[in-house]
Amino acid sequence: MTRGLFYFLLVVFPCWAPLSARGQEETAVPPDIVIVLADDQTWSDSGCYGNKQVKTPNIDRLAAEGMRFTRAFTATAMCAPTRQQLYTGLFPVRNGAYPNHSKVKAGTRSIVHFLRERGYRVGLSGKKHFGPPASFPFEKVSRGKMGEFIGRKKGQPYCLVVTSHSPHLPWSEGDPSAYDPGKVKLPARFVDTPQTRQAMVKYYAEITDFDRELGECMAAVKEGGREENTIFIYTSEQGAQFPGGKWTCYDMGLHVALVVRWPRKVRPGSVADAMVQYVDVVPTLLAAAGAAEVKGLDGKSFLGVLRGTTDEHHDAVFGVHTTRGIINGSPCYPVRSVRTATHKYIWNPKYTEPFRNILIGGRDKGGYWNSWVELAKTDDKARKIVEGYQRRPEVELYDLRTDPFEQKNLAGDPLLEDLERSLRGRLDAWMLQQGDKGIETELRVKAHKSVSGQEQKPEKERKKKAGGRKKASSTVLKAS
Ligand SMILES: [Ca+2]
Repeated sequence: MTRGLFYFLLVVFPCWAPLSARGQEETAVPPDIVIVLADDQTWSDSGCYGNKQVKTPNIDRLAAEGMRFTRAFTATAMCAPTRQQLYTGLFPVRNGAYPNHSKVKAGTRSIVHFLRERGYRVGLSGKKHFGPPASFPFEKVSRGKMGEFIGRKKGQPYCLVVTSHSPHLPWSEGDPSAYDPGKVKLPARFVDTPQTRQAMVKYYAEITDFDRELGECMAAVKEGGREENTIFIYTSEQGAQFPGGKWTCYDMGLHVALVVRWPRKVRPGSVADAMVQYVDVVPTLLAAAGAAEVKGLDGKSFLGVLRGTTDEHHDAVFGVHTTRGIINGSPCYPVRSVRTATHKYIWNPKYTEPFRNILIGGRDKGGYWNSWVELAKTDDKARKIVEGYQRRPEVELYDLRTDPFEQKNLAGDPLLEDLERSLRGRLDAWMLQQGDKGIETELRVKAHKSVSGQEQKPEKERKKKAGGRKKASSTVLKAS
């Protein structure tokens, strides 16, 4: 090697440590891990993900210091099943927690067990929404004690999961006056009414308040003095409670924001287009911690993507939605999906029935749905959106390159016959591997609901946020 080339490599690749042959980190000191989870934040609603209206300086700063994933997904767009797949590395039907307010099968192990075996202390601060407790034995960390948890016992690595209640409904935190309802740009799936615009500014205010919480977590890690050896993750959870978001398999529900900062290991300001899923997070963190691979998980480590050794991961990701058991839900309305980098295939086996949820039937806490229904009586575009949410065809096929909001159904197009058949085959194979029997699985939700409901009872009080204020509005019920 010439001296010039040597110095070139030293400057361009100053600190990229190699991966071992097993894809694990060769690190003497395992990294600390912090995961900050929003609650019902649509993936694209932050500055670094392209929404230039909502103010998210801390999410944007984290993205500038880490890697931003453009194709990360949850397999289900509901709180409890999303969190339980994230913590177990198993998809919802296979781990048992596929309905909302559900529990995993007895004996299921989670990130808490896996990292403890590696010597970590593992804590959670905020919303739980999992069960039974034996599967998720996190140390409970109050917001005021985050600094103590982070700084405790030098020499022992830690993993801290910080789960916010924002921007989940009710949208009561933050400052809506920071946003002008007349100027907000609405997504294509939305009906433009004054009530929708009011809802959007309240939702944006909660996102900005979540961003404040994230900033406080970043500051706590910095103060702990080990930021340089900390994997810091922000992720959005599933989409917001707008039609076509939460409770669906559309991208507005399943697509998630995912940003990973890891000084000296992950290139600052990098963007990854590799398709990853929440079930991949546990295997990735275990590999980063130098732990042995856990056999039988559904997820697969994307450590190579983080380290810049590959820009590919999955060629397809999957979705499952269970309507039975959600508040005001249809008795049976399963939805399944498979998505590639370019197309989405959705199967609605109970398409003959209408879809129903909390919005439809008078419990619209966002305060806008009724305005959509009213306008739909006279406005054709509004009517199509309102009807399309409740009545769907058996098969939906979308070209996401030209139709990111999944509005033009291409199912049955003779030119796409091979693609449609191939995606259906992928979905069938996934369901078989999961033990997922579609309608039959949907009808069995009762056996998977939380035993007492205690683990997942909707929080009766908004917890005091990290170092933040407690407002009069904070004593409210946040339904899940
Ligand atoms: Ca949620």
